[in-house]
Amino acid sequence: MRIGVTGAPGAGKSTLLDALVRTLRRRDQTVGVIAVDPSSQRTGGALLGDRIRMRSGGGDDGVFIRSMAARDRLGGVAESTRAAVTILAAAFDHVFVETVGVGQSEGEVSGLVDTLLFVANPGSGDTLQFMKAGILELPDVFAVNKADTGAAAERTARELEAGLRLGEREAKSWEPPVRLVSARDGTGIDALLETLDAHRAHAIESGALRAHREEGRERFVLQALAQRYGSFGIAAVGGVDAIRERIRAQRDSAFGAIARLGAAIEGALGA
Ligand SMILES: Nc1nc2c(ncn2[C@@H]2O[C@H](COP(=O)(O)OP(=O)(O)OP(=O)(O)O)[C@@H](O)[C@H]2O)c(=O)[nH]1
Ligand SMILES: [Mg+2]
Repeated sequence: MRIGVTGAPGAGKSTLLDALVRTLRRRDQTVGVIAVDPSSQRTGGALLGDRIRMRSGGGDDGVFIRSMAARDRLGGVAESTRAAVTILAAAFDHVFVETVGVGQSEGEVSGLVDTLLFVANPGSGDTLQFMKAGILELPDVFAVNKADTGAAAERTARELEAGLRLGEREAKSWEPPVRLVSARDGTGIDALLETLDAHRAHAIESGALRAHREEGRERFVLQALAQRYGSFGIAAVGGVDAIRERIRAQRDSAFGAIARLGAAIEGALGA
């Protein structure tokens, strides 16, 4: 499964990933991790990799971890990130993408993954702030980390639950659960993995996964084409709606569709 892990800097995303990876490795499942634009060198993908390598005693072929800068993006997760996710998904049982997000990058990573997990920092804000930041809209699962801090984590979980009830999320059959975890102590990790599994099962059964992947593919192809050829290039083959039609017309990969439609645009431009 492909899981995006987002949340404010310092919420404990890397520590939580470390705990998730170790639990999955104990179950003999393989894991790939991509950390997009780690907000700090200290806690970035490199260190996460070191931590896991240290614990697993070196060469564990069942884990692959890579940090990636997404600075070349233009309104979307870098193509290299999508390529990495695609490749890792073919090779590993689970792929995680860690990205800092408090309302913006969620949208970008959401199109790349099947399940979006938001890691909340206890005391990081009241319901109103969560709602203002727009973070309640996209995630499928919420984990309030640092449950070892006690009351603060419990309060944050209650606020999130209240906010989710109030929020005007698109009517969906899946209601995002809020789980308390301590990445540091390893509590709640099994339950969180079960919840992630449950979301995926629900998404497959309801058809939401298929629709979500298709939307992610279309958005990605459109962004890549706009980045390469500009609005002039898009207009040359009939505009956005016409391109969307042509993306849907074939079931090729996102990269295949970019090549196919890029050639069409170049043809239309007489390049
Ligand atoms: N008490 C407590 N501290 C935690 C827990 N998880 C993480 N931390 C601490 O929180 C700090 C940030 O953890 P990271 O895992 O680096 O957070 P991050 O979200 O990956 O941060 P960035 O990648 O910089 O955005 C570190 O000092 C961790 O030790 C937890 O469950 N309990
Ligand atoms: Mg991190």
